Amino acid sequence: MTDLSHQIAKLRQQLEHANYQYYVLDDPSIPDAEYDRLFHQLKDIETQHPEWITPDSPTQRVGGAPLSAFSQVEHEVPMLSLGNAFNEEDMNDFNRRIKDRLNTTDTIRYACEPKLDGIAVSLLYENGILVRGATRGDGATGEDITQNVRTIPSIPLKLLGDQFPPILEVRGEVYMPKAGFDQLNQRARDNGDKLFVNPRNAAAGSLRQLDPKLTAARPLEFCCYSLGRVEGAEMPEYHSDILAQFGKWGFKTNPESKVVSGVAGCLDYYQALAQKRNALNYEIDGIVFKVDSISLQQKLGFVSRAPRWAIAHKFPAQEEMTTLEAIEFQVGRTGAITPVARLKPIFVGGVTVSNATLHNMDEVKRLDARIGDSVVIRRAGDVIPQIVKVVLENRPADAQMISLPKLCPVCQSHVERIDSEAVARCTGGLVCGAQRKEAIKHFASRKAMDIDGLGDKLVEQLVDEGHIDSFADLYHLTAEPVAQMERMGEKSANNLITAIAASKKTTLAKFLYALGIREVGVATAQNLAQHFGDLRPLVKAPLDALLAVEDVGPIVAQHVINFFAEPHNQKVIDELIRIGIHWPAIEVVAASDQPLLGETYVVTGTLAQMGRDQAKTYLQQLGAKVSGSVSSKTNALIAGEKAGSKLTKAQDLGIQVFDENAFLDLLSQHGITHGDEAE
Ligand code: 9MJ
Repeated sequence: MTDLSHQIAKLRQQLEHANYQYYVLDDPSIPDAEYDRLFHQLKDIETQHPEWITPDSPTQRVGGAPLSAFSQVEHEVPMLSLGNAFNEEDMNDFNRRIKDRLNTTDTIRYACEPKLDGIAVSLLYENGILVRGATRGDGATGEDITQNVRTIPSIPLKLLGDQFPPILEVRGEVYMPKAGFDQLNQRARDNGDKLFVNPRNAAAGSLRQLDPKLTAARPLEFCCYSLGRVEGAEMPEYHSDILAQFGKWGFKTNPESKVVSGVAGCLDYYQALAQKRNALNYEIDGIVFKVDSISLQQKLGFVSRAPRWAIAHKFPAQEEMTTLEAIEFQVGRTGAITPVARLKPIFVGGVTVSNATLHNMDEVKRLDARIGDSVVIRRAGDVIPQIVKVVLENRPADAQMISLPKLCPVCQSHVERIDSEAVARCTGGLVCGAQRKEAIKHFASRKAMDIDGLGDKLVEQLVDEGHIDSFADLYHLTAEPVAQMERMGEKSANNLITAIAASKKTTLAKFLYALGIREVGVATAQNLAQHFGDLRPLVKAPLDALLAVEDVGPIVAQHVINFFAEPHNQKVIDELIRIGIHWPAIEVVAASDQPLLGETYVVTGTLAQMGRDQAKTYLQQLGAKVSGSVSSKTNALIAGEKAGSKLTKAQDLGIQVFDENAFLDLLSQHGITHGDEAE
């Protein structure tokens, strides 16, 4: 061997070994980066010396030129299909037929294998090198998919070891693991492409690509389960030993496979795997039981195209067809409106299903679902049942289009759907029964109305026990009924009522934030308050006025407009103001009067005389931008007590630092005296 051929052989051996460890044994031996490095080293040599390229080189997996059509392949040994058993009785019949035919009372040894739900494939090896891959087709003739099977990393291009028959045909299933399928469909959903109905369809579609580069991009695996043609060597007497031999040659075999004794052993195995089914990372649709002895298999032979010595005991189907009888729109805790399909009840995936989620209106459109349609329902594992397909051929003439309701089915507020968002929402956040608890929790929270002692649990309790239904109800609460509640007492009830009353004095920014307008967080609420100065001009603000506010874009602006346009919301606000919620007026400062315009400030540590939010409001009033982190763009840092890393960083960067007194001086220089607010 020359140095170069030696180097090539070594690289190929290292890469195939790493591949085998990763894809067949699920036990990676080297980091991905090292694999890539070795791969590129080999690729470089092969580019310079194309005469050295062989079909079993790991570089030849990536996919060559597209085909114009698949050619046909004759299977010398027919590829069989399997008869089905659906219950214990069918299994007992199967076992009895075998014993009768063999004229024996001996207990039969069965090899048990999970039945992978993919595509049956034949792989032909000549002198240990993969020379052909073919689909099953009708069992006698299939399609030549050699280019595509080469791209599947768990298929050896070259057998391991040197003790293999000169001609060996290995059969098994190409399948797509659940995680790969979910990722593929998520990507398709993100791109607005058509989704695959299930992993089996995805595997079939991926193998049927004329361009092997497309197959290479799909997460396919291969697991072997039977022997086809073999010439020039003796194979073991038991099917289970043949599978073990396949493992030694570098194939993936199913680790769940097991040999059992008699039909009782088969039924136990079936139960055990049924329990494990959801936890497997690939889909199975049943169990295959095979007589383990090859000589007994030969005695038993075939009927039509199915062997008498094997059977598929099926699990309950995960897909069924039923009728879409109606669509209801459910309102979630955050106002998201989800279409839910009401179905003619159907037994699927082991349970009776009468509802399926449709996610959002884009999904309804993508499926082109109409009321009255026949639909395919899939319930895989514990996942919520889904409509995966509409059977268009069955569409009745009076099938009804589905449209998003204009009004919320719970509170009759308007439904909004912003162009760029898939989800439609109820705009009646303050009044909608479906959103009430979340809305009140948010209203009471620290950065909103800051009602001390009114946490999430207590809000739930107050709503559940009928004490409050709205924000305004909070201000009508009295201590006596609250004191009677579980985990409350007179003192805590009194404290709560006092805290609620104290919250009436607030700031416009906090009040705006408390209203829970979509996409209006603390910073946006502050910008809005600062820009408009009071609620009235904000409520009436047209789109262009909102777009002039710092950091407000078209989506936020539209949410603000929709919120204030909803009469229910307006009523709630009016009531809160009547109850006495108030805030100090903010002087709207013209841009020319904003001395800190264009500067960026950061506030850190504890200020003795005001909260950090108040400090931020003052800075914004003066035109400064307030950022959360110190960088070279920061103009100054306001540092209270216990300032930590931000202070160190500012000092390192040589940024000006104001302590609280210096900050108060800065404010007064610009005409702001803290503590001077109108009550
Ligand atoms: C699957 N699909 O997992 C067979 N199969 O054997 C297993 N299919 C089979 N065996 C003979 N594990 C014909 C089909």
